[in-house]
Amino acid sequence: MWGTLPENVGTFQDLDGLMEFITVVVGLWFLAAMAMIIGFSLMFKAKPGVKAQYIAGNTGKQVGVLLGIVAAITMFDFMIDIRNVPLWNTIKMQIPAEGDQVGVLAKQWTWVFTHKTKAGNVTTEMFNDAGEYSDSANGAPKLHVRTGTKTIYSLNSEDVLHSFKINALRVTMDIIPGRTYKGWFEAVKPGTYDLACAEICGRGHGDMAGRLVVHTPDDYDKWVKAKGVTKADSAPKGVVVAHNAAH
Ligand SMILES: [Cu+2]
Repeated sequence: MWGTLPENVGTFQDLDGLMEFITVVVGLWFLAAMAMIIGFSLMFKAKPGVKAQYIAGNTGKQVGVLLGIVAAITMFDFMIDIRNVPLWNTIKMQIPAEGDQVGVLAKQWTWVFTHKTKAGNVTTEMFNDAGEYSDSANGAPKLHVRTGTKTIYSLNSEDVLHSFKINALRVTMDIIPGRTYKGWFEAVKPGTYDLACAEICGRGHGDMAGRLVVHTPDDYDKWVKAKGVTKADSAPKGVVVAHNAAH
């Protein structure tokens, strides 16, 4: 939004313009409402000798003014909807059929990412079985994706409400335990970006910092090779290993 958000490195570029548009529309109405509240309180404050009026809004003119305001607000609502609906359909309703599948498990207070690659599963999490940091020096669990291929994620929570948030991709999805949420994104610029939990989930909420690592396709293959894959039988039941496009 006017350069205040982190760089948008995904394909949901139109979201930024929509946010600016909504801010302008809502902001102008906010200013108008504030001006009226303050202006009218000064204009119509109690004066000696002037009796207070009780206006019930039942003359034609008064009803006309009210309906006019309602019509204007509804019109601005529609202007937002016209831009919002196609984006909502693309981002939330139409999950692509082809892409890299990744399982995201949120729990107090970390993320477990299960990358389903052609070769098998690669799981990255903060702690290994011995309770040591396993995926990176700073302990942040990393979600690995590549440019040129869509990532289709499947979200679950092991315990309480969490929210999967990647600012650089404009992705936010709440997670209610007991449900699975599917979504997707496509990153276009290699690099390392922040990933966070955006729902207060307990004492360690602030520890749920993760990283999104966007690789080039070649680097991604190298990473898969270097990490090795878990045994095929460790794949969660009912999960189909994705057929990777592009190579
Ligand atoms: Cu949280």
